[in-house]
Order: sequence, then structure tokens, then C-alpha cells
Amino acid sequence: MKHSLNIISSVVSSTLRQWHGSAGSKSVKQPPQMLILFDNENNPECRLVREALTELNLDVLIYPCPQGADRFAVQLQQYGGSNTSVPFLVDPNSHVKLEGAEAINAYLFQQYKQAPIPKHLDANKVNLFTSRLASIARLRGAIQVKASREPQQPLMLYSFESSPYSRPVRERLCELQLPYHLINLGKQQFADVGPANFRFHLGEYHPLPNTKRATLLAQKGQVQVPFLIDPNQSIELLESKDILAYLDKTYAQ
Ligand SMILES: N[C@@H](CCC(=O)N[C@@H](CS)C(=O)NCC(=O)O)C(=O)O
Repeated sequence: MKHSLNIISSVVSSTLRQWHGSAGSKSVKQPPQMLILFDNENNPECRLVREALTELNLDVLIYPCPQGADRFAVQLQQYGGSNTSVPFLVDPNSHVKLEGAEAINAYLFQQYKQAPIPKHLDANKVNLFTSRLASIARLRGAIQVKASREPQQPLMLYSFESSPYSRPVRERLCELQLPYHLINLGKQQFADVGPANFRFHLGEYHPLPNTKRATLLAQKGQVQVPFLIDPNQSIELLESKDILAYLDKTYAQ
């Protein structure tokens, strides 16, 4: 798919989910140990979980499980037993293990915000239907596995769930079964809104202090997603098209 078409269908996908998974909490604290999610990017239930993670501003280690995948099947079975399916969440902080968007989102909101699931993230019929439409808009079925080299260490991706430019990168990480730390950079104020080179805000960009966005700006001089760090190759990359080409060149077989 041409890159511009890829981004347009990604915009449609986010629109069908009414851009949920854009805003990030200002109050939720990151737990000491990162959560783990066994995930398939285009799966409607997995999308609802990733939307919740963005809105709670929680980072997560993703183990991608596309259809036909085997790289993380043993871990998934060890955690959840045979016939466990995605989405499957492991919280090493509380030793909780959960399967399915409804149980996972209820847990995440209770544990990290002491609040019930907001209506738009509940795994009810309406939300599962719009999430299924968002999957269909990507003009592909369930993500299928592609042969790849396994990296020694997980990659790191700065993203937020509804980001149209980040979605194709997450899809490729999923196809290639590349584990990655997903650093969620949801929007925390009006100045965060808009494409990186054209924020809907006048003047210099200042993220809220003491946030992941502020740390990223201080360390790298800009805040733009997708932003990929590959510690295996000591590579840092912006620009979705370049990241896709890099992942293919480095890991696809
Ligand atoms: N040309 C870039 C565009 C990236 C971009 O504009 N990303 C948006 C999110 S979809 C962004 O970083 N917005 C600023 C922000 O979130 O702070 C690419 O293809 O990766």
C-alpha cells in the first residue's frame, strides 16, 4: 500500500473509533514494573485495551501475537494456560493476569485510576463493533505473521493509540513479532494536539512539566511520534515511512 493511502486509511480507522486513545491522563502514576500485553494490533479487543493504556498514560511491553505466530506462544501459555488468546495482560506489580478487553480495562481503571471503565472503553457491543470497523478500514484481515529475525532486546516505540502515523509501525512490529516497549504519549493539553510540524497552538511548544513529553523534549529536542529506538542496532528513527523501511531491512526475512 502506498504510504499516503496507508496514512489515510489509518485516519479513517481512528475516526471510526472517534479518536479515542488520544488523550493521556495527567494524574496516573507509572507502576515500578512495566505491564506486559500479548497483543495483535488489528484485533478489535486489543485496540480497546491499547486505547485504555493511552488514556491512562501507562507504558507497556508488547509481545505481538499475529495469526500463525509462535514466538511468544510458550510465554502466553505459561502465563495463561493452553487456549489463552489475546488480549492478555500481565501486571507484575500485582501478579494479576487477565484475558479479554472487558476484564483488562475494568482492572486497569480500578487499579490505576480507582475509577470504573469509561463508557467508550467498555468492551460492549457498540465499542466492539466500531473497533471492528476500525480494523476493516485498514483494508486487511487479522494481522498475519511474517518471517523475521528475533531481536535480542525489545525495541522501544513512542506512540499513542489513535496516532495515524504510528499505527502502520505498530502493525509492522506485530507482523514481524518484534517485542517492544510501547511508550504512550497521549495528549495532555491543547498545545500537544495536531501534527508535529503544525500544532494547533501558536508560539513555542512547551509540554506540561514533569511528564514523559517534557523528558523526551529535553533529551531529543522534539516530540514527534512514531519515534523508534532500536537498542540492538543503536538506532533512533523518526518518520513513519523510514521506520517501516528500517524494520523490513533489519528484521524481515
Ligand atoms: N511525517 C511524520 C509525521 C508524524 C506526526 O505528525 N505525528 C503526530 C502524531 S500522529 C505528532 O507527532 N504530533 C505531535 C504530538 O503528538 O505531540 C511521520 O510520517 O512520522
